[in-house]
Amino acid sequence: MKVPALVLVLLVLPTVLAVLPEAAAAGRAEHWIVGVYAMPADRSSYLGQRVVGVNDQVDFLLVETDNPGQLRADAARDPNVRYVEQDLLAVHASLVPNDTFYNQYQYDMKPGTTNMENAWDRSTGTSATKLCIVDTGQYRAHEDLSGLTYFYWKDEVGGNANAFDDNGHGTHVTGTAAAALNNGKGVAGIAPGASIGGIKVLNGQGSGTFTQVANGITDGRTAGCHIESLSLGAGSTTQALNDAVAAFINGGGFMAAAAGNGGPCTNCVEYPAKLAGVTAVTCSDSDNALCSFSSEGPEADLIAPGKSIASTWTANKSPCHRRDGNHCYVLASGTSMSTPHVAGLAALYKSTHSAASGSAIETALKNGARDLGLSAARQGAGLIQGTVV
Ligand SMILES: [Ca+2]
Ligand SMILES: [Ca+2]
Repeated sequence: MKVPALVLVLLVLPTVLAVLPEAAAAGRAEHWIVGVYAMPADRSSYLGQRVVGVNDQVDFLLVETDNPGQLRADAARDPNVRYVEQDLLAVHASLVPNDTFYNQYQYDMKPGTTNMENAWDRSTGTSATKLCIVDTGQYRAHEDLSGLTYFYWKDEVGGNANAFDDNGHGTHVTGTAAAALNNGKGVAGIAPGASIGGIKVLNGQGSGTFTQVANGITDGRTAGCHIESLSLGAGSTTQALNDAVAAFINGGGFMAAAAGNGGPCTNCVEYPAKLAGVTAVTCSDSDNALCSFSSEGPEADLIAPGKSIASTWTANKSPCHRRDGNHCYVLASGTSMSTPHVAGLAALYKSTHSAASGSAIETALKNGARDLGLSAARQGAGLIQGTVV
């Protein structure tokens, strides 16, 4: 009866130490390099401490110790020791933004989902990359959007000089794609360094005509948008919309469009996502499962987070879930929220691969996507990953 108990203790204790190294606050394990003149016969331990690595070329032991002071003192008395130094962490640290709501709310950017943190180590977007949001307009006075580089603004609804967002939706989408990153405020957007365009094709209630959308897509093409993000859709299409999309795609543009919020349903991807050459985006949640409302179908190309996404919102437009100072942030759900993740990542890819065409960008995003184990109709090629940048 005593033997099994003893075995249990021996097996469990090392596990606990390995999993909770910080629990032993005073004795946190560190790795120290012990350089020697001649490699010792015993390569498993040194002065009673565990050896976790050796290098025969330049003759050192990597020693794990929770008492480095003692190790250094003891090693100093060993005539075989040339030097002792700490093995400092040389891990390439992914940028973890300091934006107010990042840690608590922005699961959609983290390594367990899209891993945008990895992409941000290489690029946060270049001004040569033109990223356009075709939506309800943009509230550019928002504290987390006011510092961006804007190159284009167009209103196809009211014909105004400024495409002010009188809804909030376009501002939310813009924030996901490009809100100021690591500025200590609000949220982290994906490609804040890109040049941003805003084209208003939907009114304050969030609806627009096919003609407005077709004209908006064409406006963006004329303005030089490399990437257009369309968080909108309809169950049918028109020739004018088809032609506008084809002209943009055939001209080398990348268009991300929302699959639709008709789910659960099958073969129900909406237009323009359904059209050839457009990157159709379905919705995943914080568990990397398909959002219950997400449309799906054979045209699905990529899946991206769209459930409870934190982003910017127009001032004085309901709702305002959280404030940072006087500025509103809203948690919103939909394939609308998924789409700017893909457009933002496309902008980062374009920023580091300036010659890439829209189709090359789509191929790269697909090749680097993470298989979530969902059907192709639900995930397309998989969950977008910042590692492609
Ligand atoms: Ca921010
Ligand atoms: Ca497609």
